Amino acid sequence: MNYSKCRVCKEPAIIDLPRHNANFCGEHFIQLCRRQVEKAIKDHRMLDPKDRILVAVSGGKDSLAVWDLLIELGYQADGLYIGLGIGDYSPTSEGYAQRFADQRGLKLITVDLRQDFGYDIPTASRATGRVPCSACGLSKRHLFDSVAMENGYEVVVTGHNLDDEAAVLFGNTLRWDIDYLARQLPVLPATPGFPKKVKPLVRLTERETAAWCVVRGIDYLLDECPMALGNRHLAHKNTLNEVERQSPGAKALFYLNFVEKMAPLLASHGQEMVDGLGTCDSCGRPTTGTTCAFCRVVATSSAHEPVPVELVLSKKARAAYLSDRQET
Ligand code: Q46
Ligand code: ZN
Ligand code: ZN
Repeated sequence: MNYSKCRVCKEPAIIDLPRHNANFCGEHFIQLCRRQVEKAIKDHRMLDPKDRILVAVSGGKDSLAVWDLLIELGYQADGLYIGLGIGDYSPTSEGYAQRFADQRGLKLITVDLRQDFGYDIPTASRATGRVPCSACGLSKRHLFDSVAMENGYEVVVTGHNLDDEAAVLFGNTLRWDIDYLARQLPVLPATPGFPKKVKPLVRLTERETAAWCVVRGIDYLLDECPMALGNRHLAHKNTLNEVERQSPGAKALFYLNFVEKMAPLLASHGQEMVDGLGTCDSCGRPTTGTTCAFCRVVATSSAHEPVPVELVLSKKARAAYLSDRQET
């Protein structure tokens, strides 16, 4: 692929970036990504060089790119992989995460929902009546927090990119969901019992993190989680991609201006939400009730017979999942 010349060195470009109105060679594209991540870290005071950082790693492009970037920038960052028990997607994704860590001599902590807690996401979805992504999000959030706190990590890093954040913002705005809007920030400060949470890739698009991995020779899992197909998040991403195609840069303005101009107005609202927490009688983590939502999911799901992933996919997602498996 030749996108004419790099804006910086005039050598052949490997990528065109309409929102920057420019093309870049591999070397200068890498420099641009590094600068964008450094800017996000600095502007939002995300990380300190002394921090012990835990990166939530899924084996996909974003989490491996953010881990790679942080190591390259000189931070101390270990990985956390959570085995969700989603058909063959989970063991495959774990393989990518483990190989990335092994090849670079990095530490990867692994938690497996089935082995460690007696359930998996398809079973939790069926047993609790939650949609799979809700059972999954709740489990992951609890484990990111608890593993970080138990192992002395000050910060949890996730690989959410600009497309992810803009799509979530779009969904929250369509509903004017103030509780979620108030918490949709690139940094959530540490509070009693919770680590700081940061998203250093908020200035990079999905296409840019994929290109980072290609240029850096990072082998990542291309497949999306089978549960993602047909969900609202993906639909919002497609809508915003269409807006971006018509007006390059619109996605970044939508999200980054929200963070700069709107989020400060909602700050006090976010604070109200973390006040008044008690302690879970089962795991000891902070909760608003007597038993936290995670422990309730564990109790209900671990008592349920295992449910195969096909049974909890939407009709469309199941057809795609089964046809993928027939082809391979
Ligand atoms: S992993 Fe989990 Fe995602 Fe799969 S079940 Fe949904 S939330 S789509 S990031
Ligand atoms: Zn160049
Ligand atoms: Zn609990």
